[in-house]
Amino acid sequence: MSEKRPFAEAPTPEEAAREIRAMRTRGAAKIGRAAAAALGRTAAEADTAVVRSRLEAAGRLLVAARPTAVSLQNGVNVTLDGLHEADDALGPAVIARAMRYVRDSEAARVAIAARVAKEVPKGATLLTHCHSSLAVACLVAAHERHDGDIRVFADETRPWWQGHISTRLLAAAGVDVTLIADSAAHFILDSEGVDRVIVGADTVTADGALYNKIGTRSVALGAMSLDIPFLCAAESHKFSPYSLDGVFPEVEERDPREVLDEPIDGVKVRNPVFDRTPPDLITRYMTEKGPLEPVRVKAFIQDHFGTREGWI
Ligand code: RI2
Repeated sequence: MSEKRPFAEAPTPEEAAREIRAMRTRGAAKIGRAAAAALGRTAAEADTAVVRSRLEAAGRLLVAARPTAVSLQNGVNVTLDGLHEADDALGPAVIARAMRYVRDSEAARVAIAARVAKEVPKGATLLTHCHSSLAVACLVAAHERHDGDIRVFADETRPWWQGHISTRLLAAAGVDVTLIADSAAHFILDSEGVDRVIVGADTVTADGALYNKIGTRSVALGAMSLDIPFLCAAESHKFSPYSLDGVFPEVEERDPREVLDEPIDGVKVRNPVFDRTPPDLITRYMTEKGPLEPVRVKAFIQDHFGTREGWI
């Protein structure tokens, strides 16, 4: 990013929101960074007289783009921080916070991947669900740490087939990776002696629960029934301060045609795209600040997020 013209290449908030809604920009961490960058661009381009109203409108537009991943709301709120500065100081302050948000998110990915790699034993068999850029980074780091001596099974994750993205990236990194149907997950957990499940996160709430791509809960249930540790890799931007106030994520329900493109007479279709995995099915969250048990999540959120005055 150019230091002289920060975020000059970033999409505008309108473009970023459109890309996020259409899932051309997807992955919880990425949409949070995209929101921060779009606000950085607005702050850099808007005149002092209108910068506050432009940022406020852009923040609301971005938050509404997708409902479940809290990193989007955090990307907006950490960057705007209630727009508490005076007009002439607002633009530079927002640009600085947008830069910090993006930098912190990228640094967290590297730190968490290294931590998870240390937890994975040599020769391990691992299973992942959906495409989490962070889970893939963890698996590649474990592969590198053990000179290629790990195996990965990846669920295909209908209806968007995001498991294909994970397997393509893992294969390109030289990882021994096998794609499986979602419904094969329990069979593979059992028959292949899976040592750890590693998934990403869309939102972690104060009660220690995980909101992640649909099917995560079934995998976690399977892992618990077989005594397999279930790890969730999540940077601190994935934790929901709003849940401290009793506001929990809305589970996004998308177009039924994503499940069935040609309607069948008399058949209704549902397409919820996330689910909630309760805390007792999660062994540990892996954050850039260290491992975290679900019972400690509330204190972690209280500690990590400040007063949140004026947040959307
Ligand atoms: P990273 C994705 O949601 C998946 O649910 C994935 O587990 C989660 O974001 C986290 O991904 P979607 O945007 O932030 O594909 O680790 O619906 O990349």
